[in-house]
Amino acid sequence: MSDLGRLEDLPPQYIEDLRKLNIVPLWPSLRAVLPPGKPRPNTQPTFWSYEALRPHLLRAGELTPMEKAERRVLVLANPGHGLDHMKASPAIYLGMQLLLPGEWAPSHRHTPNAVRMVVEGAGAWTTVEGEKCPMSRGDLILTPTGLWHEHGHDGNEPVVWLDVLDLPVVYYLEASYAIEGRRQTVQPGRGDRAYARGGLLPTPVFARNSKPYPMLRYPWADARAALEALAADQPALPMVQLTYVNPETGGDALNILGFHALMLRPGESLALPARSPASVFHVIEGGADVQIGDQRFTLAEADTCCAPGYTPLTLTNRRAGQPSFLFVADEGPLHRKLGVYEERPPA
Ligand code: GTQ
Repeated sequence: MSDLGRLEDLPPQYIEDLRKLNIVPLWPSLRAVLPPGKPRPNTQPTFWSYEALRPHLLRAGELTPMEKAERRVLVLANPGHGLDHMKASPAIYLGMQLLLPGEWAPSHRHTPNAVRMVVEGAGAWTTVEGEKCPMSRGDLILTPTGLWHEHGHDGNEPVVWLDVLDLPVVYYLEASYAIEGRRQTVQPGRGDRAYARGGLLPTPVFARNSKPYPMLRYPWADARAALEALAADQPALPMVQLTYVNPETGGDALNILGFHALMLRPGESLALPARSPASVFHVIEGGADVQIGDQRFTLAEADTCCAPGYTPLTLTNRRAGQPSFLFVADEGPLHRKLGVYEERPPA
């Protein structure tokens, strides 16, 4: 690939004349925006230790009352994007949110989609569009675009969850905004009950749920049991992973980010192809070594890391005698919808 002319090769007056007209030459920047063979990511492999983060989150609980925070969140930011941009990857925002007993995070709705992965504590709930979703460890709760949501806590210990939002990409599109609301009235109907069994849907004539997001809570007990059953049924399966889907459409649970539950079998080491979307790994149970290109992180329970796209990954269970369970979020649905999704097999 030949070298192209640089900005310095041009007369300064010429560049200045162009800039006054809001015009710039392409060729000095061409290789930066279209790098040869593979993208040059800003996203750095980044690791966040829950043990290190937790005391700071509890301190935030002392420093900032709910009325002054609205959402009391410490953001897991990727240094490759600049910490203040609050991105784990181009499309993924990650935050650890703390709710103390008796607290309430008021109702609002916004254009970015969010999910919560409950990390610790019991007794909290999120009400989404009138459906009150109990929160326990490992549960996945959706708050899709435009739906009202608020968080409350009737228990007696701090509750922490991981927020995953597509905020960076929605913000980039200049489409991010929120609307404040009043406390919701809880309505009857629970998607986690109506859709409790895979392969069985409420019959449309009587019960067709016209909601675009019929299932808002995916209990961890169910996801874990489904992983165990899959592993037992298909011992030769190359990867024991389930995708969180919309039970009515079978498609991705949300439009932009994808969510999965992964079981690493005892002693298993899983080499994944380099895929175009960036991804995030969070340990629900057990522990895992995550190799991202030439970097390696050791994840204990509740730890989180992120990986840029186009990078081969290897996930290794740190337990020889028991499975480990990971929550995975990625930019897959976005890449597929945009037509830029790619997979490159290990070299
Ligand atoms: O709980 O609604 O981490 O609106 C960032 C923005 C959580 C929430 C975040 C939010 C929320």
